[in-house]
Amino acid sequence: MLLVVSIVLAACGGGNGDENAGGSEGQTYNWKFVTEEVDGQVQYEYAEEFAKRMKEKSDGAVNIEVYEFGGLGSETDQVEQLQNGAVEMAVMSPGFTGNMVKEGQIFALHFLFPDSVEKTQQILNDSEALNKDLRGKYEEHSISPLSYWTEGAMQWTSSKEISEPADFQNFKMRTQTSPLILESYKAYGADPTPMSWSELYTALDRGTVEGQENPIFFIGDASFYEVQDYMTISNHNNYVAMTTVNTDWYEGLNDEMKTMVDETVSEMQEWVFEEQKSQNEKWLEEIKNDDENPTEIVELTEEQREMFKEKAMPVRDFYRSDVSTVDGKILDKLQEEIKAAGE
Ligand code: 6CS
Repeated sequence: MLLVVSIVLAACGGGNGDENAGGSEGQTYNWKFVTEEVDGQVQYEYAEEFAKRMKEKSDGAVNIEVYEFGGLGSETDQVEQLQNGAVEMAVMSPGFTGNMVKEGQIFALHFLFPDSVEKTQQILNDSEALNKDLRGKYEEHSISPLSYWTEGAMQWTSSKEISEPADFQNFKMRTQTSPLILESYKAYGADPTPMSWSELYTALDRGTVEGQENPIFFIGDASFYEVQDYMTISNHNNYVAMTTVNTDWYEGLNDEMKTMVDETVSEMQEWVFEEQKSQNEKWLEEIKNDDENPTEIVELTEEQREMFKEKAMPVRDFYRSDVSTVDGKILDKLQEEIKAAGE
């Protein structure tokens, strides 16, 4: 698969993507931007909007080709393509980098960020722990996260009702590949299996796995709810995506291009917040009103949420002692920042 992908990328241009390099007038730039989602979904729409803005600002000099998920392999193949410079830009989920960037698994911790998605986004924008310290950890692997943004609060879907931790006992839960995500579900007693989302619909349909977590728009657009009976509004975590670039490529951009990329990344934070919000709201209504594929929506009581929180807390200690390579310092700093933001 990787060989095929390399050949396809080489045919699409390869190299550093710049033509007439040397900084003269008339220079054009051809970059590749890969996402983990398909046309219409938040990451893909983000990349399309990003490409449109860059083209406009550069008077047509910057051409960004946006790739849907699937065309260039799995989520982990895409991580490698960004690292080796086969693609310049990627929307990447930390949930697929945990075997490499251990600290990035901070996003796997449940009930860490505020319940409010707005406040969570504010912390993702402002946090030094994430935008400086965690970014440094990714840069050791040639990945520069230029921004972090939420795709919405995550919910559980399942083939049987989940409203308290005991319901997770031996439950076959699909997760992304970062080991700490698996730990978070083992803490509830579940039996987690990592898997690409490209295999998930079939796995849920056949009962290979019994449930999964995702923001509502993704549960809807990927049709997972059609092969599940319940959706628990758990808000146990936020789905965080990162806008990433190949570090050497980014550092090698001329000042004008670097500023244009940085400004566009920054503008896109508000845009993508509104995009995820409207997609999540729209899909909640569609799932509720789909009589052909009925889904029972389970709202957790505060007591039930507390039961999950209690089980989730020791995973933070595990992160500090067994996962972090800096004794949990990034987590400590992030928790201070969350507290200082009034949470
Ligand atoms: O569950 C997943 O793996 C996928 N979920 C989202 C919201 N985006 C892409 C990711 O691969």
